[in-house]
Amino acid sequence: MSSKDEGSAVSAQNKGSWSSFLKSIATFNGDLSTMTAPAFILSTTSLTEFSAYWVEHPSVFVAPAKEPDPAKRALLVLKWFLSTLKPSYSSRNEKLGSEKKPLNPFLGELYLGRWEDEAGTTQLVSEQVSHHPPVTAYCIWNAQHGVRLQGYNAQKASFSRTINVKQIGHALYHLDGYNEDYLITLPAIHIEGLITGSPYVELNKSTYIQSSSGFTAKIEYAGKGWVSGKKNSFTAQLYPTGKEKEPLYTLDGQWTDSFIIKEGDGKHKARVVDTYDAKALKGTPLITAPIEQQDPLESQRAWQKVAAAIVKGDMDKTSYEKSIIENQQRELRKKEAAEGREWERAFFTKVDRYPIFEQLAKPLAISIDADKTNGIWLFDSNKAMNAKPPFNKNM
Ligand code: HC3
Repeated sequence: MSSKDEGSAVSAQNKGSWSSFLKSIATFNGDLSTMTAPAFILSTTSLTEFSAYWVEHPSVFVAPAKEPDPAKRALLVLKWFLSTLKPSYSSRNEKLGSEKKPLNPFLGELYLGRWEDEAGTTQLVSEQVSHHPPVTAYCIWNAQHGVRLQGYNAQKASFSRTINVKQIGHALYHLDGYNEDYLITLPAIHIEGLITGSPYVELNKSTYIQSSSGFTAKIEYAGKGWVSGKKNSFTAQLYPTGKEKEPLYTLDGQWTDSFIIKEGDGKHKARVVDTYDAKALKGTPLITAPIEQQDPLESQRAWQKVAAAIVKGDMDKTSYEKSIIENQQRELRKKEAAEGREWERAFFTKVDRYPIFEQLAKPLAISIDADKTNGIWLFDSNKAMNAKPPFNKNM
């Protein structure tokens, strides 16, 4: 692969390192954390922070809890899921001008916070539960509305024309009021814009949301050049499980822009039941503790010196500060091995079986792939209750 001058977002000074990077990714081994990117494309954000993208608007996250009709409730879960795509997969581009390489979290790294708004308090716990392979687990809950989301994910990358990333893992959305669960599968990603030096994420293939109340949502992703020709496009249908040909609702649009929800198959004069404009709603900011009050395991505190060096563009200092964290981690692992114990995860526990996953995975014919995520990870409310301050605030 070679970079073109025309339309390039890479400055003259960075051209050499960008073309070496493009050559190197053609042969990398699939573990994204081992990919060495040039300094100007390094992000100061750790992957543990990405779990916060699941909630941009707490009121959209909790909306299903107030809907008595099961089909409409499943539709609201689908609507919330679609609302998370823009923050998850395009917000960094909007903020930074391109997708950058996130910091690779260390084992036990935490990202904790809460959202406060008309939906009350919505809390976030994100923890790096495995380093080899890298796996991030999270739990997000709003006690007032009885809504909880938990899940974990790893990524497996491959190179064919561009970087393709398969997400391994899932999310489970739970509603206390109806004792209802929704299994959410995660989209496949590929990176566009590599040649021009302004990488951005595009989603491909399809994902599902399977509810315990008997509804399935199928979301199909497409980028530029497919039917609508618009980037970040999708179509989705919600149907009674097993009756794909009898959709109750059809949604289509762009996950970075707006989408429309129609009744039935959405064709002809189908009634529009709702619309969503991703650009119209202002997100509720996540509140995190000031860095000096954070625990040393919390992302922003742990990476603050690395982040400062990245911002300055000082590569030597970036490598130096990173190596301090890496060496500390190596020492910890050696000590644990010598003492015959494993690092104790603060909020999550490895389990052998996950019955609710198994039940909801059946109609989708998917399996849990525990070997690729170093186990099955569940939020452990006992650990959370007993966590030392400041971790147990408002638990
Ligand atoms: C592929 C990705 C890292 C993984 C990111 C994940 C899958 C993490 C879990 C979140 O819930 C969702 C999510 C969103 C974006 C994904 C990132 C986009 C780009 C990044 C690559 C490692 C960076 C590629 C580097 C470069 C230099 C080409 O930009």
